[in-house]
Amino acid sequence: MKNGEVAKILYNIADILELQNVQWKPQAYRKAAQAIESLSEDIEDIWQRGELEEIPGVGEHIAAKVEEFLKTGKLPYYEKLKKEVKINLEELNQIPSLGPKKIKLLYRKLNVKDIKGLEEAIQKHNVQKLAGFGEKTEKTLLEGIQFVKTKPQRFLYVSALPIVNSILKTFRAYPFIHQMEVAGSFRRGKETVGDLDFLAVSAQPEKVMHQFTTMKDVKEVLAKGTTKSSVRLSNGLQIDLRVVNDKEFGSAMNYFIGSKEHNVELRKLALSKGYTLSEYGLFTVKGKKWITGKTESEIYQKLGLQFIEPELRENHGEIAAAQKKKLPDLISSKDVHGIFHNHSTWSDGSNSLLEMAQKAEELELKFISFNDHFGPVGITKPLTEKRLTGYLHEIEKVRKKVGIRVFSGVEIDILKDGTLPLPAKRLKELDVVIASVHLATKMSAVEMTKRVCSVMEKYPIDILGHPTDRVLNERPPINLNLDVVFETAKKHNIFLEINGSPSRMDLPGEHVKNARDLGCQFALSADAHAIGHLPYYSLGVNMARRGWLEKKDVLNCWTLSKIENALKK
Ligand code: DGT
Ligand code: CA
Ligand code: CA
Ligand code: ZN
Repeated sequence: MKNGEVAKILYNIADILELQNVQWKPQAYRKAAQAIESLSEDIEDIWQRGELEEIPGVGEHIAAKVEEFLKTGKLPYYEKLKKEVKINLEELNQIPSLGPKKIKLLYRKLNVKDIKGLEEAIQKHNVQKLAGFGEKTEKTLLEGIQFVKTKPQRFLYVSALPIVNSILKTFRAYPFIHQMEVAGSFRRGKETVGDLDFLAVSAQPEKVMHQFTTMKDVKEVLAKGTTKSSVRLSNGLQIDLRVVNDKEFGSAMNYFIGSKEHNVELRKLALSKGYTLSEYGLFTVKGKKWITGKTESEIYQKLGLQFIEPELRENHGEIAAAQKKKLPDLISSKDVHGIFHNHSTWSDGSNSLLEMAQKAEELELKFISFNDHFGPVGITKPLTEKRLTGYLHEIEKVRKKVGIRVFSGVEIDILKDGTLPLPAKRLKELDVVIASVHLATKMSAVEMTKRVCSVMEKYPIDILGHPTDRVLNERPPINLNLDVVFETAKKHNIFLEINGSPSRMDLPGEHVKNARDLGCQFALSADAHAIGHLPYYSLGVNMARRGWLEKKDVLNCWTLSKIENALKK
């Protein structure tokens, strides 16, 4: 599964070409990278079928490069470019707030090639002398360097997903495997995973272990035993596999799905009822008699609990709720009728409004909401008051060409001073207004909370976009007093976004749970910048489930007329 690797190389090529002042090509590489990143299928399968050029944005030249990389594991063109620029882009790119333009300037003026060089330049206070940089930028960059050095390496759920699917498919097809499931944090729907954990039932464990340790992407076998092995894939992801008996499959699943905190509480409860619970089964304390262990449902039932869905197993009150039969009836992807927060070529998306709407229709959704960027966000072509008319006109035309409801709207910047760059009167002309923080993100919690809340108080907005503004493995959340933000959103009937864009995943599940406990409501979005991104809303469904949400809590699951009512300003 090389989708992530290929996309990353194409992104890096785009950055290098931009550094070299090459025109057009960077955009083309970026567009292809975006499309490949969001494929739901293994790019190697597409290549084997000879269909690389059918990926949107992948033309003959890029397809040839991708093919070369897949065939040989190398891309001389990229290596050559890297030598030409002499900059360690991959390293510098990890620093939040450092984009291609700044990297270029730092190299031209101060000969900064890597993080070490940047640190030295900052220590000599040379960076603050550059145009567009200042004392504050130096401080931010130093914090960024610190962030890169200490950040834990966790894999995005979305990059693990195709790997999980492909392993399950392959192994379930072997005649010597009776059952195969994924457990661990992945099964709990976490936004990132430390490693993957699989469980299999087989009468021939040695065969299973052989297949597992010789899978095509294995780079290193970390441990190999008769029932337990660990491997590391070439992309760095670790995978653990255990083979167990049919009789203990449920208890082993329960143990390896976790979380550890949930397990600890469940064992305490078992003890209070005269049982011991382990990965091998549920036994009586007295006499060690086997009670059950084949399925998880039987275990929960024996303990007097409702079945607890894996996403809830974080020891956030789920066991007490299950005892009282008060667990939520969690939403699932099929309950979602449409998607908010989608971009088109009117701002920084790569597909037209029509293409996006047609794709949503193809996905059997009932509505799509367009929310192109409005305001001074760091992109080349945001919507302006002047362009708004043409944009709305175009949306009107799209409405006539598709059979689904098309909501008009913007994603508008929450400015530094707690205002929006468009008056309330104009906002009222739009169906869906999403307000989000993008710029000036370094503020104290007091200032930032005031900024965000003042917009919610003063303007007719519908959704607070990616509330924490974190980017996974890249940028920490902004400082916010979330309880105050949630209370304000509730008071003004503003929906909190659950943004399913793989590296955002914002609000995360634990915050969704807190907001829900305060009585807030939510809107699922894909933050799609291309048709391939539309299915990302289902990643948001994971977070909604981790946040205990039911259909009534999520705007996307209501009927169209109820949604329209809720959006009235
Ligand atoms: P990750 O891999 O960091 O994203 O998180 P998990 O939850 O997948 O953790 P992992 O892979 O270390 O272990 C898988 C599951 O095994 C974990 O969720 C619960 C169980 N487990 C692991 N270590 C312990 C332990 O020391 N005690 C208990 N009760 N359970 C454990
Ligand atoms: Ca794990
Ligand atoms: Ca593990
Ligand atoms: Zn945004």
